[in-house]
Amino acid sequence: MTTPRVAAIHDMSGFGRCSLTVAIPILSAMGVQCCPLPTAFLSTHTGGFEGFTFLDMTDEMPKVADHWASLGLSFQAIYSGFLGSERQIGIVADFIRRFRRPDTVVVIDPVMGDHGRVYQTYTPAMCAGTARLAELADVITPNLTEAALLLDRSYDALPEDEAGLLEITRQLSLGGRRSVVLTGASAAPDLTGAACFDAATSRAQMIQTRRVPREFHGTGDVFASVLTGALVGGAALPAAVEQAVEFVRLCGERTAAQDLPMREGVDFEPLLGRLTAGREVV
Ligand code: PXL
Repeated sequence: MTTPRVAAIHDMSGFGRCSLTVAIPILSAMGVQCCPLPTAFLSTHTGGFEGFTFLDMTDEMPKVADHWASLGLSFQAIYSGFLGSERQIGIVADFIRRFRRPDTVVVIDPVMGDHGRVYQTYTPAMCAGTARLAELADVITPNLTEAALLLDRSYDALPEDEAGLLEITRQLSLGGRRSVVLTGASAAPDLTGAACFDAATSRAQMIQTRRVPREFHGTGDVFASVLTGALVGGAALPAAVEQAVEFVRLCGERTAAQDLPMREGVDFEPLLGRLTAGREVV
């Protein structure tokens, strides 16, 4: 079997475990070739650090796409996340139109904010553009903050009960055309995980695990990376969500036990073997 290939369109933040520093190792551990198309290079992510550097890669991105097209590359998944400029929205949309094949799964993490707040570098125009870009997705993975922005609703007024969370996934599905995985959705105080709508079956369901009672940075990226790896490996959406939910819980438990600072992300590296288990080839 040939190794599946994913184009990963995210920033590279040198410190803080998010985006490409999470996506590359996770996809590799899952037996997927990850081809990074960096949107920006930062010294750290923007959540909890001051004075970070930010090198915008917008001008480089179309050149990378042209070169990849000249090589005839194709991808089993196109997976995008944190973008570095408003112009990148059109560039990523063009990339998707150009490289999408009938068997390509397009996973768009509409990264814009968390805990009810928009990230420092995301302008209102970028948020509006992210919503337009996400219309091209087969699967979106918003957290509750991003779901509120996509639906143009107040974060504080979002429902917290199971029926309400499942209804949000339906509202975000564009009439059932795209799958929605709402992260950080909790059906009970001691549980957390995702609410998901599967466009293949039109079924909405909660997928839950034990809550680790702490907040972590970068778990959305860990989650969406495992989900993407599982989907290109052929898993149905609910099974892929379950794998992502369980892996994030393991990461959270390890990180909480060490009491690491939130801004350093989750201590996922020692757990990568869990993603590889059962996939070893000789
Ligand atoms: O985890 C999302 C993310 C990705 N990339 C950068 C970020 C954030 C969230 O703060 O700052 C640079």
